[in-house]
Amino acid sequence: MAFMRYRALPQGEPTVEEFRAWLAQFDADRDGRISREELQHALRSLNVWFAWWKARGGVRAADANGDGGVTGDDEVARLFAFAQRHLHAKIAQLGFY
Ligand SMILES: [Ca+2]
Repeated sequence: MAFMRYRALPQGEPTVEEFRAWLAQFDADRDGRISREELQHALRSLNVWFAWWKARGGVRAADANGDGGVTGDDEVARLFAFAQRHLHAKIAQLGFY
């Protein structure tokens, strides 16, 4: 099963650093940028419904410089805020909060 390959989010309330470390494993081509497709894999690993649609929303919310992906500390922080707003129930289910 695909999601078994990935490290889960840590227990307890995550920091943006923990979120960044978790997210980095989905940077499949190691270009330092999380594309919409890579974010979709990340969401699928959490068994998030409508992963394609949520990945598109997440990149839109986070992509401050308009390059179509999530790059750098600022954009990761924006994506983290998006995840807290829109994926809270799913994250809580994993013992995130
Ligand atoms: Ca990438």
